[in-house]
Amino acid sequence: MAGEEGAIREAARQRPDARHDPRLDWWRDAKFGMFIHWGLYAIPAGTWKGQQILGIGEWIMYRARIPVREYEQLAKQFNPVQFDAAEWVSLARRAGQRYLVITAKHHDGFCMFDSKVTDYDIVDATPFGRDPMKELAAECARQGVRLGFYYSQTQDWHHPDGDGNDWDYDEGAKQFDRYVREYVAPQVRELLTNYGPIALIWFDTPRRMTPEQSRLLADLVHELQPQCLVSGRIGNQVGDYAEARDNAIPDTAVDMDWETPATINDTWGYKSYDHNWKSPRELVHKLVDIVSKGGNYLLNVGPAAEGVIPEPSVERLLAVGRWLETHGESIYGTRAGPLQGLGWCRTTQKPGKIFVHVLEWPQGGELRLPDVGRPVTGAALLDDPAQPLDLAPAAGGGLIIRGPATAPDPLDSVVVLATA
Ligand code: FHN
Repeated sequence: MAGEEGAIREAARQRPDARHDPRLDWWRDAKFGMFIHWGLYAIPAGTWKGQQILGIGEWIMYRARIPVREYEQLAKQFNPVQFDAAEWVSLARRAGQRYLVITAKHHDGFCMFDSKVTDYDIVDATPFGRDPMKELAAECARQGVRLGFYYSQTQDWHHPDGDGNDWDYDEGAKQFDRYVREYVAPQVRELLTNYGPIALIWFDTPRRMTPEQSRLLADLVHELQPQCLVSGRIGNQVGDYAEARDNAIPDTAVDMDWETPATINDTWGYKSYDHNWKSPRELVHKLVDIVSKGGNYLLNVGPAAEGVIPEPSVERLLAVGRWLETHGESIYGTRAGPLQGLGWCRTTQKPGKIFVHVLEWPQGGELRLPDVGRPVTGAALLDDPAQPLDLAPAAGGGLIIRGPATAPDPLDSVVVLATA
């Protein structure tokens, strides 16, 4: 965990005048999204020429310094015939995720959409020949999930002028500004022209982006689709919302609209041997922790090359979704809670209600809460509202609530306080 300063890089902070922008209202209420990292890197899945490559799966080209001409060959094998957009979107929906963000282009430069700006894309360069972004856009519209595109605007290890590849190209000879204007901008235009309404563009790793380049791209997005949001990692504090570091959660509430992108195991792109899955309980606790501090949780899945989301991810997402079915009221549409910095519980709130998320249920069921700053008129478990819980003022201030002796929910039990 890190404080706000540590959890959110300065360049990825929210544009100050976006803090009360109503275009973000749906996003502020959504709280939970699905991140999908999917690309050619799913084929090697963490192993190159018989060697397991250290680090996150989608970085294999960089980590193994794979020459462009060699990495490109992967496209000829990419044939994810098991990809089913309806299934992916339905999984997000059943997990309770209200938006979905997928890699249209990651740092390896391979375009997972049909681009006219290059042939290095899934329609032109693979036997698959389909545009999964088109299929996802149609399904998201049908199933009511908002769609966003991840787009790596700075790093592009395939493009001679993109940032990052110094094993094929001479860094000093790169014309980065030309790449932004003549390659990135036209591709962002394609993404915002050919796929219907797009909820957000998730730019990443700003690195050498100048304020002018960040603004150029943000302005382009807003010109093409005024409602479309821009992630904080466009850089230079130009984004519509702040982006925390990967898997980082601030210590207490942050006065910004912000999001934590997070892995479900230890990689974003599929790695065949990463089995370090977080448990459903850990995932619910992270969701609650983030939401209690005013943030959104963008939880990643890394589908395999055949187009299938790994089963351990599916099981965990469905478990979180089941918890949300009965506890969603304490998450969606809430704001950061009045009590911050307590170890055993987190709070979220809506007008007239405070939700106390008891992460560690005390033995015997007696909950001692510090003063919540306003009169409390009643308490009940969220999943048993007809049964009021005993409520008494504590001697030195605050409240004592008497709940059941053992945790009513194994993942997170929620007590609702009615407030004046
Ligand atoms: O370098 C990327 C990484 O591969 C992944 O996409 C994450 C997701 O937040 N972003 C960058 C590192 O912060």
